[in-house]
Amino acid sequence: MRFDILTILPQLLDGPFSASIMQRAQDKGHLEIQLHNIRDYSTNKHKNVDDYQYGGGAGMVMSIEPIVAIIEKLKAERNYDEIIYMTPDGQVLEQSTCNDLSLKENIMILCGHYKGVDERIREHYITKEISIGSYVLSGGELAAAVVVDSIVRLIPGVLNDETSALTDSFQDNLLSPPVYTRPPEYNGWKVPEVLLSGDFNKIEAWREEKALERTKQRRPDLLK
Ligand code: 6GU
Repeated sequence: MRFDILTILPQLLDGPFSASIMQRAQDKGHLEIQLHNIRDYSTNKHKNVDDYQYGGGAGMVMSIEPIVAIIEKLKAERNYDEIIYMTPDGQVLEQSTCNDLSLKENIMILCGHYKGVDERIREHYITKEISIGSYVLSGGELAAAVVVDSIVRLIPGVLNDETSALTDSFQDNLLSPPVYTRPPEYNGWKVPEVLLSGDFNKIEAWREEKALERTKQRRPDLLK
C-alpha cells in the first residue's frame, strides 16, 4: 500500500512514520510513504502557497496552482483509489472507514492549513474529506498521521499475533476489557481470580462481560 502525503510541513510527519509498527511495515515492504512539500511546486518568486481570501476576512487560503501541479503529476504516475483532504469539517474518522481504506492500493492525502484550501480543489479532486474529531488542530498533518496509522495496522502481515488488530476496541463496536500481567498480586492489588484459572471458556465469558460493561458505562453510543 502506498500513501502520498501533500503538506507544507513535511518535517511534522518525519517522526510518526519512522518508529515501531509503521517503520516495520515499510521495512517489510507492506507500506510506502512519500511526503511531498507543496512549496516545492509553487511557481511564484516568493514560493508562496497561500493567498488572501476573496470577499475579505481573516486568514489565508491555500492556493490552487501548486496543489494541482502536484496532484496532476502524481495522477500521471499511478491510479489513486482515494484523494483525501484532512479538514475539521470532514467526516469524523471511524473504525469502519479505516477498515475500508486498508483494502486500497494508492491513497493521496492533502493536509489543510490556515483557512483551508481553495474550494475548487475540493470540488474537482478530493474524493473523501476526513476529520479526526470535534476540535481544531493547527494543520492536517497530525490528523493524517492518525489516519495512516489506523489503516496500516490493518494491512495483513503488518501486525503479528501478539499485536493482532482483531481484538482491538471498536472492531466489534465494543471497548476492550481490562488487562493484567505479572505479578498476580502487587501491593495487595489482586488480578481477578478468573484470569488465573486456566479455564478458557470462563475467561472468554468474563472478558465479554467486562467489555460490555465498559462500553455501557463509557460509550453507550456504540451499542445503538
Ligand atoms: Cl483533519 N484538521 C485540522 N486542522 N483540525 C482537525 C482535524 C483535521 N480533525 C480534527 N481537527
